[in-house]
Amino acid sequence: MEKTVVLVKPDGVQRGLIGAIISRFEKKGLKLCAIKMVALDDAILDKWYAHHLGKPFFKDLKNFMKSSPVVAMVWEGVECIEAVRLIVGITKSRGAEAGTIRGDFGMSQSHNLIHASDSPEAAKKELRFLFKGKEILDYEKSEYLHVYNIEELEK
Ligand code: FUP
Repeated sequence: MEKTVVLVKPDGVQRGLIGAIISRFEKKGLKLCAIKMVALDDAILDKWYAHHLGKPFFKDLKNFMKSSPVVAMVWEGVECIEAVRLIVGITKSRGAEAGTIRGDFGMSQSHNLIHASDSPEAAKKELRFLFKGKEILDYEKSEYLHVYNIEELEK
């Protein structure tokens, strides 16, 4: 099974959408392996958004991400990096497909409610940035027996 890192961004926290966002992933059949509230700082944001360093929106992006705590989570499932990105929707919320989190709840390109790892490499990196090994909990999810078929369960 694959793991991915999700953040409910400051706008999601401020707008009271933490529960609604978590609910989407729970209903999808994904397993929550870690969750905590964190205040991101420059040190972590410089690493997190290293691929955007020097872009015109970089400073505003960092200020936004520091404007209140975020909810950081690790979700698990078969090919869940892609599955979660499909639920999140495209970056510019007002153009995001209805049914996605950004499509249903947002209008902005920058205040777009949620972050989700976009590749296995990013997921590993982001997991290391925010979580200690013992914070990622390993447990049986009985629901998996109904969510997946036998072959999928072995992935
Ligand atoms: P996404 O993968 O959809 O979260 O988006 P990116 O990794 O490309 O960008 C990270 C964040 O930078 C976005 F969520 C919002 C912000 N951003 C802007 O504010 N303006 C842009 O033109 C592009 C990204």
